Amino acid sequence: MTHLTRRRALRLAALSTIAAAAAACGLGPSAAAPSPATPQAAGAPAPLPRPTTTTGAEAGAPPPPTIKALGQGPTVSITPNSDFYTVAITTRSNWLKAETWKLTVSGKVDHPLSLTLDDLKKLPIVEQMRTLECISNPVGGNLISNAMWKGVRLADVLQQAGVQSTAVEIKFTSADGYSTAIPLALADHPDSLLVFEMNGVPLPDDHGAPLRALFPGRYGMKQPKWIVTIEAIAQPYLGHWERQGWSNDAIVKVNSQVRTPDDGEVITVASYPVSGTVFSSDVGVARLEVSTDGGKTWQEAGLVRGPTPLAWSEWRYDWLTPPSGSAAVIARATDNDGNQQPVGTTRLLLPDAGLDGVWAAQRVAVTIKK
Ligand SMILES: Nc1nc2c(c(=O)[nH]1)N[C@H]1C(S)=C(S)[C@@H](COP(=O)(O)O)O[C@H]1N2
Ligand SMILES: [Mo]
Repeated sequence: MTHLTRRRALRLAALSTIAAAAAACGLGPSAAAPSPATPQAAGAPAPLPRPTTTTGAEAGAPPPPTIKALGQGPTVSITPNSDFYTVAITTRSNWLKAETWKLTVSGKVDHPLSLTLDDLKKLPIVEQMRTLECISNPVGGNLISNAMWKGVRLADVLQQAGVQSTAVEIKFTSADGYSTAIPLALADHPDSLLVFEMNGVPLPDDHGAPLRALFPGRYGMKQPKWIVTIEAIAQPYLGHWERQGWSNDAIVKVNSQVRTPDDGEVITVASYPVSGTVFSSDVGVARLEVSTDGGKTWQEAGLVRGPTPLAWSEWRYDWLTPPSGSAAVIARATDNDGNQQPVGTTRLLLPDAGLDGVWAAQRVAVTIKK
């Protein structure tokens, strides 16, 4: 019997998200760009390497130390730029040139600005690890990646421009016609960045070169790439996806991914490391629990936390002596506000097609053969 490979399953899941989103937007399923995840993103590879599955603990032995108990050292994984998921409303090839590009800062400001990349780099430089996730990422999907970013604070740029008291939002316009806007308070947040480097190299073309924004706690649709204009505006503005019904807050819902085991995997080892990633808004992740009996009982997984809640954490639970037969493995995350991923009964990686992010625990089916 064959079963889908993980990558193929994820691709199918991403494509079905697009179809569902098209329906939600009142567009036909063949519409070109109905969802914040376009088909070009759907084949992105899962970023995390699989851990070894040959631990072989004795039956009845005390649980091995969780990752959390190993002490200092372990850090969360960074997605290489070549594996980082990509989502865009158009297929671009006329990339911006950093040498001739200029950033316009205008609208309700005392001093309109036209800044080169070198001008921006004279401001205090900030380097942060940040996870990006698409609001259309399906349950267990791979439209989520993690990188180190370097840039400057948006607040420092806005201070140079002198935002007037009549401004309520900051609007971003991009070279591909994309736009979005955020409240003034978020623009002033010290974690709201304009970045020009990703994992130690100049921002790659497909990730927004020469300048993109990163805002804390929001899905990818609020992280504009290829920015050309930043405008202080006196009326609220709905951007490209927002005006089609997608969330205007786009705050990340606590979500987790099972990386091991694969759906349909046959387990033959005596101790199996169930593992994955977990991410939330800036409130942070409180805990990740694993059920290996379809949701009847739950055990807390060990966490390797990112440096801040703005980066994902990795989790692991060592499943000792799995009983022979079939089993359902479920991962369920809870954030520090008490929000918890609901546990459903459906198995696969299907989205729940919300316009404000998916909201369900991932369940994978496995067979244990001794
Ligand atoms: N200019 C522009 N910015 C954009 C988009 C876009 O289509 N155009 N897509 C947004 C969406 S929906 C997501 S999920 C992220 C993806 O960023 P990435 O391609 O670097 O992963 O970019 C966001 N910023
Ligand atoms: Mo997205």
